[in-house]
Amino acid sequence: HSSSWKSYEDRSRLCKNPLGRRLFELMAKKRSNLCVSADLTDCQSILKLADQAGPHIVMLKTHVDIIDDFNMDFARRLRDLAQNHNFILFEDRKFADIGSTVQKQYAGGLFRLSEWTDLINAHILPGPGLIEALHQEAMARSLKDGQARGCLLISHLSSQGNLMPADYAQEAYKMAIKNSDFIVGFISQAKVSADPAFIHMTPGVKIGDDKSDKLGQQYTTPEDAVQNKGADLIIVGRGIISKLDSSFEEFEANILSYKQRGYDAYINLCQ
Ligand code: 5FU
Repeated sequence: HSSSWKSYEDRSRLCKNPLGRRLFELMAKKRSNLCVSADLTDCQSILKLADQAGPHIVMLKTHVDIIDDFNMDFARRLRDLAQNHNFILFEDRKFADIGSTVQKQYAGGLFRLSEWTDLINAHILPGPGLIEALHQEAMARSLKDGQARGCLLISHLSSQGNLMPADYAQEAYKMAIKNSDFIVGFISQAKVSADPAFIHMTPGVKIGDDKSDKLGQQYTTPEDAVQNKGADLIIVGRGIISKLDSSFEEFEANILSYKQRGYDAYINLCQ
């Protein structure tokens, strides 16, 4: 299989949408396929994490609805950090309603996600109207600020006993090719497609002995995610944020080991 694995640089040229291209370029340039999941509940901690992790990551993932003191000034400061350190902002919103509703959820409310995030994700269960609705809002915003926006489709979940049907991934791929100017790839636990233009991003990654948490999360190593689960990029939450209150050196050594092990696993496949 190894000769068919393309470098991130080569894959950036095959992308049909500008955000996918930018992401693959970033991965090649920063020699990183690491996304940190900023699952913290106050703005200050997330900004600290973004600043400390910034040099080592290509993406920072948020769940804005768990933040106690969210405000648009925080969003602006996070955007500034994303620009300074050159990483992508991904809100793990998992849209899952009719088109008309998700369009309002993306654009408005307290969070105004379309204004300041680069990347969002969606379930495919509601059908193509949801993708069309999100795409319209993303295009309207991009016309205003010139920034590329994209969306990932959820093809698998990492949680134990989840009810995602086995053929779901194939359906996600069909929707992705029909919308390849907006859909960047998948949140997955297995390769959805061999098409190198789409990225596979995999959560449930942790170094150490924990194979699960107490609420159904299932963990694997960076190497297993990349070599056996088709990950092009690994998403790490507690494995990294648990060190935010440790010394800078300890935080740094830990995040570097995720960065190195994830990236090396991919590079080894390309050789
Ligand atoms: F789509 C998914 C999934 O299948 N599993 C996940 O764990 C998303 N996630 C998210 O990744 C989850 O909501 C957390 O934000 C993050 C994993 O965090 P952890 O601390 O590394 O378990």
